[in-house]
Amino acid sequence: KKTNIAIVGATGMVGRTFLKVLEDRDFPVNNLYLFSSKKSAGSTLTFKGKEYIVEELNENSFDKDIDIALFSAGGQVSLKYAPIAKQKGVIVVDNSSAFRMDKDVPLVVPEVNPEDIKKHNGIIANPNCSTIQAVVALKPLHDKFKIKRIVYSTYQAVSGSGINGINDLEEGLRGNENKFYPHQIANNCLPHIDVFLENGYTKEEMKMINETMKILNDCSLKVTATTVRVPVFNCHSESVNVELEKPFDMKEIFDTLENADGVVVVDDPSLNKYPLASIANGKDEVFVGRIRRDFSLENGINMWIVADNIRKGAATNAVQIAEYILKYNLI
Ligand code: 11C
Repeated sequence: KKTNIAIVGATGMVGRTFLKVLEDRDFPVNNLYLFSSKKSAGSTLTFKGKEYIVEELNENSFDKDIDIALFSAGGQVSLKYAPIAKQKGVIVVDNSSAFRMDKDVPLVVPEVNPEDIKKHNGIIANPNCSTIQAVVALKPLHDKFKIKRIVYSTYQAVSGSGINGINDLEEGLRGNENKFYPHQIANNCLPHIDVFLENGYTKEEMKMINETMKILNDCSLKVTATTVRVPVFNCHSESVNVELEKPFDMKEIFDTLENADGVVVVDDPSLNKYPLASIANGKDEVFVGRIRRDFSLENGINMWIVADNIRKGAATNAVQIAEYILKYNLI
């Protein structure tokens, strides 16, 4: 069914990638509306060879014949405009963290909990990029062996901070000072993503912890995280340690991951094959490797999980949600 789509935050890094992914996946777009802040309004973006003028977002933007709006313009814009869009009958897929933990808002990774989309009340939240790639690999293991505890250690690319992060790394590599991060990102790993909270964790770490429990629909899970910004332009990498309830042999773990929706196993140490940012860049799948038993636990494994944080971690996941909205006839 041909669908009228709006993109809010169209000129940003994720906004532009929405267009690329809609095109790559041949999403049935009918009318397309692009919105941005005043600063970027008036610029043009191309979709399927046709130029579109970006309009300034305002309270009347959703009076148009829009079915689905993909939002990626930050939490403040979502908090103000997603309820307006919803009230006008638009289904919002929101990439910000504004509504993720709201009980009335499904938090969805299509490979994990697509059915939750049906429970929407006008807004569906897209999880944080570092959470998305982890749960795609964890869900089939949770179904089969029941996860008890997860320890996340992340190595996150600067594209997660948008253009400011990219500029800081580029300038830092030229020997210039950082403008955005609190320290130089070139040649450093910063154990600091988003703001620090009272419990000593960063907001990014708490997002991973809380979102994992909500998406896997299991508040008994024990989850901890250390999130680190590294001098890589694109694609987040994660070391994930998992304690399982049921015993397993490693072949079962490999079989489960090899057959998991959205997962590509890259794991051949004899040939130096393991997931890398350079492999995941531009792809929609989640790459998993270095899969091995954690000998320090009764039923533990270690994995290395890499994905394109702007595609699967943001734009692709949101477009997949839109695909399910059509599949489930929710418009
Ligand atoms: C980062 N994960 O890499 C963040 C970016 O809640 O959607 C995405 C923040 C979010 O900095």
